[in-house]
Amino acid sequence: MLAEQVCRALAQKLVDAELGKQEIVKLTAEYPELSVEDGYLIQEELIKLKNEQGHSVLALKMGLTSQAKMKQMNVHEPICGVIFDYMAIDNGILPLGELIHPKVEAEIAFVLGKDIAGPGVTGAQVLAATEYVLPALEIIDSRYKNFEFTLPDVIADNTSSSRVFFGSRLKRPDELELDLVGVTLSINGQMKDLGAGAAVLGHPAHSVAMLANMLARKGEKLRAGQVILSGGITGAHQLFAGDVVSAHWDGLGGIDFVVK
Ligand code: 0L1
Ligand code: MG
Repeated sequence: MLAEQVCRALAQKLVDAELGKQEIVKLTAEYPELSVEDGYLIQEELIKLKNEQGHSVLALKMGLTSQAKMKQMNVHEPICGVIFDYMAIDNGILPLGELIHPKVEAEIAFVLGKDIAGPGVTGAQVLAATEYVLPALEIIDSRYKNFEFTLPDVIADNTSSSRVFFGSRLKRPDELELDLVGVTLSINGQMKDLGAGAAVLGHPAHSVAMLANMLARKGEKLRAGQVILSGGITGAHQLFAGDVVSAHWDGLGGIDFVVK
């Protein structure tokens, strides 16, 4: 396991890459022995560094939740990270100048009404503890060159978290069949992708349950009021200056933004 000082130095490298908008070579190029546990230790140091800079955690997120992404990365378990307060955008503009090579993916976010403590949490328990769900477009922006990384690298890089747009239509989870909720994602008027909630581990609530069970391993739990991005329903699509992005969720409304 990596020493705390090394984790902190590697976390600082990732924070500097984000702030300087400079992609870096994956950490495992220098530390090939990096484990998944090391990745989470570096992510914890990264969160501490951001806290010291005055940023707080706004939401938790699950990543690599689709069969396609897991197969691509040759992993069997999704990963988790955090969304910081400065990452939420409410003016409909994605500022490309602040980012490296952003991609967009459509998700469903959960807001909890009750705490959820693992282990053994089920999707049904998540739905019972959920106050409401809402649509979200996550912007991922790996700090690594060409999005080239191993699992420990991407965990250390806070699962590529970068920005997020939330929709304004809130629904109680029992008002929808979340696995059947359809989503379309268009860029510049052309439909780029579509999917249904079931693309996320069979049901987006399974992803939140898995997060609760992952946190339980560290003696932590999900808390009432917490916001959770459950994972990409669509694939992630690269964005360029001038792009106009429009996504629609069945029963949950839409989100539009432009890239400037
Ligand atoms: O939110 C996600 O699923 C992203 C996880 C990290 C993998 C990537 O950057 O493509
Ligand atoms: Mg995501």
